[in-house]
Amino acid sequence: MKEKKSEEAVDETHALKDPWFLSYIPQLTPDIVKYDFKGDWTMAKQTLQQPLDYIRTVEELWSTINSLPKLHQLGNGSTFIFARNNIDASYEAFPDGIRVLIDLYKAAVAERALEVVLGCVLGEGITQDVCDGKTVCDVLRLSSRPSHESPELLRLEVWLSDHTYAKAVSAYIRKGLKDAGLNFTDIVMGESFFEKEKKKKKVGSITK
Ligand code: MGP
Repeated sequence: MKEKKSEEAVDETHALKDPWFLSYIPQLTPDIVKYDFKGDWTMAKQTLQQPLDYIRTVEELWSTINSLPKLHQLGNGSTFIFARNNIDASYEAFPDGIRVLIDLYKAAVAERALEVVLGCVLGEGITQDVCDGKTVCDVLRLSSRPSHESPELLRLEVWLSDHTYAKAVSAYIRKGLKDAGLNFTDIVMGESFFEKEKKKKKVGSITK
């Protein structure tokens, strides 16, 4: 009888469409890359990035989220990276890509927003509803960016492999955050290309 129960428990897990690999970088700032690694991002990444584990089911996702430390209490630049199929989370691996940036100014808002964004990215609502079934959102990064004025600031980034979906993905996330009851006084969204020249043409900043 006991055995049957545990079999049922296994059946109750819900597989994600793809496995996502979670990594952690204790501290990543432009100065650290510039001075400690002489501007060599690959070296910085190899040295600092700590592989954690694959997340394969919805249940693993939420238990992982619940066990993560409160990021705003960790050092500036602490970063968690979720990568679909362990894809390389480097700008260079996204030549046609773009980032959707979500700056979260309050820890409580960030917690809820992270749930919403993880839900619609790893749960593939975005893939189905606005990306024609294509898996376009391949990396999600969460990093602490505290400053004197904004001590709890966290940045959530969704990396898209195809920049043509940026507007649709932004709008979807924005609606998801609103539907979750979050108000945009503590959230600022924008989009940014990976390449430096393109980055200057930062598009579609959505402010409070
Ligand atoms: P960051 O934490 O992403 O900082 O990376 P920041 O200031 O938000 O940079 P931005 O490009 O996101 O606006 C810290 C620094 O590491 C950056 O300033 C880059 O110099 C470098 N860096 C980070 N990543 C993820 C990459 C990358 O994928 N490729 C290269 N070449 N450099 C990177």
